[in-house]
Amino acid sequence: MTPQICILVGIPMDSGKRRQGCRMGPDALRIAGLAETLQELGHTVEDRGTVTPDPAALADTPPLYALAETVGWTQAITRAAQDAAIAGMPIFLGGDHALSLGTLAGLAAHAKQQNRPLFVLWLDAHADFHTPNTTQSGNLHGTPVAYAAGRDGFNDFPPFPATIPGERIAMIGLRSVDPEEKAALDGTGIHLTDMRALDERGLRTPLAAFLTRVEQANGLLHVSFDTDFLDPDIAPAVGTTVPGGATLREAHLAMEMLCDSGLVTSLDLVELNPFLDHAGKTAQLLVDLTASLMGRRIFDRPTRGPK
Ligand code: Z70
Ligand code: MN
Ligand code: MN
Ligand code: MN
Repeated sequence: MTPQICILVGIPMDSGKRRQGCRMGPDALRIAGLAETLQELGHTVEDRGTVTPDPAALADTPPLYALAETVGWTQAITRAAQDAAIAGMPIFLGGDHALSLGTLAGLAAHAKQQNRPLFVLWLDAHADFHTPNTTQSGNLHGTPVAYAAGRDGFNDFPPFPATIPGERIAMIGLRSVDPEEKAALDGTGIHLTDMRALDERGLRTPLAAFLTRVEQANGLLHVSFDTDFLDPDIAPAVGTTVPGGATLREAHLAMEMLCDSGLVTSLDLVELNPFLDHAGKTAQLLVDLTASLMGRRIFDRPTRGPK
């Protein structure tokens, strides 16, 4: 892959759910050697340090958990994401998945400015398709895709810059989807690959089909990697473990295919909770998967060449 300017953006955000610890994620990823690994692969790395949330400017409204803080984060992350996308390839170090409320908004604004369509690959056990009105848990990390797809109910958040049509969103790894999310996903055009589909058809077919659509549209491609996409046996450092996740080999294959496509323009690494990790094993795995995404290979293969 052609050398990239990787912009690391630390987002120690924990307000998207009650269980705390994801705020340690950015440092765990740094200590696991993310920057050094990217440099060894020939990339330039600029670590922009840590985003701080805007001061909360509204009241919390239970049963939503930490709404005000999450809106403050979303505003600050949106600006940081847009700035980072201008400078290079942003890698957002979470932090829980609520940070994608901001990264998606900033990247959508960037894409609009570039006059190119933004595509999103959501690698996650969950659909994260609730709105603040439909969430049963009150945990806003379960809402970013709904925000980006233009669902109603986000009046306390900044208006989403450029709604992402469902046809430009693919979810792979689904195995915990709430009834209301299922109903709301119906008819959106979002490409859904649950674990049964992965078992029956493999990961290669749905991912290749999505990448072809991105390429044909000359799109930007944001990959949002929730650690719980992976099976908890290999990635124990997550608050909400869901058994039956992606294997090590499926995850590396996904990253290698994404690398070969040359289409990925930004990445979230989220929901790593180092407090629950076993001697840094999950953080190390996320660094290794990022290395596969950024060009580490057993043997080289012919590629389609990066844009
Ligand atoms: C559930 C909810 C969720 C991540 C859990 C779960 C959401 N749908 N997302 N862990 N990353 O609470 O809304
Ligand atoms: Mn760019
Ligand atoms: Mn998620
Ligand atoms: Mn998840």
